[in-house]
Amino acid sequence: MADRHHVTLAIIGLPNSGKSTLLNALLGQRLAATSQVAQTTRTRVLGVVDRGDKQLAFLDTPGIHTPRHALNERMMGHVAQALQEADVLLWVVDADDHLGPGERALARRLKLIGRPTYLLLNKIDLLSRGRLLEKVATYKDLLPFKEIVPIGAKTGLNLEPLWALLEGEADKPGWPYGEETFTDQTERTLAAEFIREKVLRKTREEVPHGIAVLIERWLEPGQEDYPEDMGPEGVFIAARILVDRDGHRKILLGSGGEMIKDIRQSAQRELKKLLERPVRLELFVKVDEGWRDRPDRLDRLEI
Ligand SMILES: Nc1nc2c(ncn2[C@@H]2O[C@H](COP(=O)(O)OP(=O)(O)O)[C@@H](O)[C@H]2O)c(=O)[nH]1
Ligand SMILES: [Mg+2]
Repeated sequence: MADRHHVTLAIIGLPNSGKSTLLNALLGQRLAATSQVAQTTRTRVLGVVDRGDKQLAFLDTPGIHTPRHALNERMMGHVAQALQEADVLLWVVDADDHLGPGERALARRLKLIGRPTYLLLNKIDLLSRGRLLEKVATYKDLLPFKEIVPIGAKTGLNLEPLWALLEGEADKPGWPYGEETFTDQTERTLAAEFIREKVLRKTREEVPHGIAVLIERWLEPGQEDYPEDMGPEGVFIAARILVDRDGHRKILLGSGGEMIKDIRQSAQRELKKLLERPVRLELFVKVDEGWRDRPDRLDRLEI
């Protein structure tokens, strides 16, 4: 017990670089929602991994961007908070993309923070070796990185060498989290995120940014209104999908309700796996114009 140590690491970067995919890969289970849509992650997501006598607490964060709604202001607040909390920073970049102004601005910010920072060049499955070497050369003078590590979060490329480096950072005495703890997300929050992820994966263009999921009812066996025919181990979940305008509601329902049916079925399947028990899911779509700028809604959504 006496030689137990820990470290807190924030996973940061621009939208879509693969931060949440990396968190899930490091954890070995799906905890954070991921999608091809920028701004999928809206809050700080904690994932805890115990490796031998080292405990590593990862903070996944929303991608850094210029906020245009109160929602996005809060998202950037979560980034700022994680930057404060973390001992070590893991900056994930999409190595298949260009080094742009957003990344240069982030480099300047990190310079001021002055925390040990690893640069993780992600998505190397999409790069030739030559291009990868060029990338390393482009990035290496941005900051005095502790290390530049090429990885493939999606396929698990190079994660073992990364683990070795990160374990070496665990030098604070004790373990802040119990051995059973792997996240601070509740089942309800996870369920809402999984439902939202399904919506993101099935819709396109501006729709996803205007969507939020609220768990309205969560009924366990023995509770009033729990459907009797579900058996003694299930959970009944009713969720409301908020959309920003009526056009989006129509897209989400699809012709003849096909789209929402598809979302419901695949979300229900996913929730069964997550909760490890039978799940019955009901979804409602509701137009809530301007919810992204309403503090009361954001509070209720726990963003
Ligand atoms: N080809 C490839 N795609 C990846 C990799 N890691 C993440 N992605 C994809 O990049 C997109 C954004 O991933 P996500 O984890 O949601 O990014 P985040 O916004 O930084 O959290 C998703 O479509 C992922 O499947 C990788 O190593 N290789
Ligand atoms: Mg994310």
